Amino acid sequence: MASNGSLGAIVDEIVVTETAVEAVKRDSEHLRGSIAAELVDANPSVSHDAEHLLKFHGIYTQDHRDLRRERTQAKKPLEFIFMLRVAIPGGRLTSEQWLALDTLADEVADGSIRLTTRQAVQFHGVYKHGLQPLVKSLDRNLMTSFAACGDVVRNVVACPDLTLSDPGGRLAKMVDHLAVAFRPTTEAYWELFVNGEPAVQRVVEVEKPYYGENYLPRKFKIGVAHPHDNCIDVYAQDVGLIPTEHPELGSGFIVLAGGGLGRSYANEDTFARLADPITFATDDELDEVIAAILQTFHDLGGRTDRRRARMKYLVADLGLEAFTREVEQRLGSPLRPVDTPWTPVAAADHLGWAKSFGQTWQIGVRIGAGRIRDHVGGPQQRTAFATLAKRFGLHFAVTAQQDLIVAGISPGDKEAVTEVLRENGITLEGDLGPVERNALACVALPTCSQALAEAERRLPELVDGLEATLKSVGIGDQRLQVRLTGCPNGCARPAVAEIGLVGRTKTGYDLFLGGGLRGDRLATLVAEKVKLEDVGEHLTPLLEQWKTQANDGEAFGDFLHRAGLL
Ligand code: SRM
Ligand code: SF4
Repeated sequence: MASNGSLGAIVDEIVVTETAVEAVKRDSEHLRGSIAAELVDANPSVSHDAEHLLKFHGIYTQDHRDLRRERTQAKKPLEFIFMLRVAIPGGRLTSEQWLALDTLADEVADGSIRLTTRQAVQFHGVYKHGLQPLVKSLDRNLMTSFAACGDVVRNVVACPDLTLSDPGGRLAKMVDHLAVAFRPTTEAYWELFVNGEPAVQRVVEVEKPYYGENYLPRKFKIGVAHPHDNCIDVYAQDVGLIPTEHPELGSGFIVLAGGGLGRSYANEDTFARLADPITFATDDELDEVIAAILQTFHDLGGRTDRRRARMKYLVADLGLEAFTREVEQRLGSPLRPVDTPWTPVAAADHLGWAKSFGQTWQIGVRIGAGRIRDHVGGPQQRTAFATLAKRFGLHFAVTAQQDLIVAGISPGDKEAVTEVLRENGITLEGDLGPVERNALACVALPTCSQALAEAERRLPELVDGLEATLKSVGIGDQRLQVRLTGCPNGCARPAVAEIGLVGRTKTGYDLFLGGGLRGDRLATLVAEKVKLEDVGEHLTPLLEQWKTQANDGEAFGDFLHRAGLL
């Protein structure tokens, strides 16, 4: 861009310069770029441009951070590995799909299956040459990593009760529909990873209007909550949907927009934001409403600073009303107001036995930061779930709490299923500690490039410490919700937790308090750079007040607010 050289013009120029990623997307021929050549060259990693494009195909370029120092000192290249995320709408998987994932964990990954906070599955430690075979196997088993990441609509999350209680019903179908309806149309994924041949459509390929050549400014998340269970944290979504009945119009959804929890220490003007209700849409109207929201984000969202490009900033900067007008303009009609507001409800943990569909049962199993593996000298989680899949032909659902539900169990098999879990050392619901059952942690080290501190690997220690603190205060059976992340991106949603710990330095975490199981309140920062081993000490005075002053059944986060302690 030409500049007239004045300070104002230079500043304008800097401010309006789009990020390099925008050009990479636009020039990529619908997400192809140089990926084809780079997948098969001798380099263990890929170029910066290909790195950005690979995300749209569900693939992250990483390096094993535990080995960084040793390798650098030895003047060796870093240990380049890839993470591949499988998008699983509503987290539902058949036994066959589960067994395929289980096989892939050994064949191309580090032996683990990682369940995510958005009901997806990740493979870690994949080498470049393993990516194509991995995707081909997913494709054979009707799974995809396409659009699991990148500046597009990602995996659609949904409360498992919506889909498991009626697998062929309206809401299960709607979740599957939404997952496909907003996927980009480009054939690049199949061409690059599945067929290996340029797709015929390539020359005439036209993307959906809200993607165009440059796709969205940033990622976009859709979640469907159960009206009686906010386990997916509906207020944290770009678009949150709550199924409801309209007195005259029948079945539909309250549509929320503008949620998001990530922040950045590098940009002070970043913040967590809860989504706001903007309309009620019937089932038939929903696609068009979401498309209009996407088009608004595509047209008006920030493309000059990726740290401040999520749709929540557009909603916050324009104001909800002006944002709504923009959506209406693109929809071509006014948005219907929400007549019957939703009363937020607490998240269920989906653990233990519950009735499933028909005569069948389901059991929710606590995984622990989502990492499923056969632990040396510990629980044999992969063996347990693979055995269940083979022996009973069940199906599975990943929860937004990084846990796994085994569903479709006939009443006569309940005991045998329990036995398989027990004999493989899996802790059953009744034996879980009061902090353990609701604790989340993001992946962080050693794979996440953004991690400033540990998370998943230090969760057990944090949980044990907090359970010991509860005991020492004399309330050892009270439940607490704790979420731990290695940086303020907030992948385990600490911004809405009763106790959120957010990595800031190698060993220091910012302590947030006062969110809760309804997910309808942002937690407040109460202390900075706290060591994990000191969290109990910070909390003890507050827990003591909770013990003596709380109302009957009042949760810790609610108490802190009511008592004015934050
Ligand atoms: Fe996340 C980036 C892991 C859910 C906000 N997230 C990352 C990356 C890809 C790091 C990177 O950019 O290189 C992490 C990969 C680490 C690794 O080694 O696996 C990562 N995010 C995860 C997962 C696996 C956490 C987990 O332990 O389960 C979750 C995968 C979800 C999925 O299946 O799609 C995960 N991430 C979330 C959530 C929670 C949610 O959506 O319910 C959030 C907060 C909600 C939100 O989006 O605001 C979240 N992740 C982020 C952000 C902040 C984005 C922002 O601008 O606000 C980043 C950074 C980015 O995108 O540049 C990020
Ligand atoms: Fe990585 Fe930060 Fe997300 Fe944790 S919160 S997985 S450290 S990006």
